[in-house]
Amino acid sequence: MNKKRILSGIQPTGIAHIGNYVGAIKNWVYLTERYDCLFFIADLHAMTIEYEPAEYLQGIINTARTLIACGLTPERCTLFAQSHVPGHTDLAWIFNCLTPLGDLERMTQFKDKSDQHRENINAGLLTYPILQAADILLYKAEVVPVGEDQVQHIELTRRTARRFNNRYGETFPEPKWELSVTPRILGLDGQAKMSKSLNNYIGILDPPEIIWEKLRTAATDTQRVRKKDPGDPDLCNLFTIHKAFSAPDLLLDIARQCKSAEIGCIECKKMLYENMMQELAPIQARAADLEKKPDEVMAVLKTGAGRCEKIAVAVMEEVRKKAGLR
Ligand code: AQP
Repeated sequence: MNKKRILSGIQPTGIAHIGNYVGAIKNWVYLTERYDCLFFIADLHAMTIEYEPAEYLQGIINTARTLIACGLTPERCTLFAQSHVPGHTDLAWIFNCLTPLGDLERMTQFKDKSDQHRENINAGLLTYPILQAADILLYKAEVVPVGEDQVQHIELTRRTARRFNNRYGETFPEPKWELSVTPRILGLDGQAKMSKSLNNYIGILDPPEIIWEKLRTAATDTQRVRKKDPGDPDLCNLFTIHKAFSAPDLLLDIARQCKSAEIGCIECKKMLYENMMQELAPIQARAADLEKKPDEVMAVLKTGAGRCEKIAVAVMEEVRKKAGLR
């Protein structure tokens, strides 16, 4: 039986962080066992914010080696760069012509990013979710594993599939989003989403001493004022991160001890640090090894794009025929 196809992506802006890892990447690795998995580096999406062209390719390679080191190896999935498959932008144009402007203006990410980048509110920032719909539907992916911040965009993708099908005939499935167990990680300030551009993150490849320093000073349950005050793990961003790295019985213990003030935040953070490093240390070692082999990393992306191109060409042929272009 053919496996269902899933697709998801990550932007090559900076080094991927713990929010990306527990909100998306870790789940992607797990899903490779059940699905035909396509994962891509969203190098076209990331052009919507200011970037340095001379460093961009290195950022793409760094993101790819991080994903491979996390377990997204070519044996398990197809990894590629968005700009290597021209079908993404071809299909995006057709979807542009089907999407009401009001739908795009309502997107939370557009509003947030327009606030963050007031000096560069370009059209790509607005049409970003259309390109995302094209990324997904170009491969007729049925499931899209993402963090909570992306659900609104996947809803737009579903509407786009419906609009295309109504206008031109049944073509695309309406993909479903799939959240990980930790779909929303806040930054170290405990306020905004953990995000590369807000610089409130722990990087997957940060050295251990930096990770500890960031954890040690990270905001916890803000209601807890002194060590002897009971905490509330349900309000604590660090407990959410614990859920991704620590075993269920330890989590139960920590929650109980936190509520009864048997342990303070620093003990909780130490346990988190140890469990986090147990998982991240082998990833960091593999990433360091791949850093010496950029050609190998590029070869993985090229092979991935080769496979995707075949799927994309067939779907675009079908789309052009249905839209009256052929
Ligand atoms: N804080 C988060 N918690 C849970 N999941 C998250 N994701 C991102 N941040 C969190 C998920 O990671 C996947 C890839 O993210 P991305 O790099 O494409 O998107 P992003 O949301 O733009 O990431 P950043 O760090 O916030 O980048 P900047 O600062 O450049 O905008 C997605 O599945 C996303 O849901």
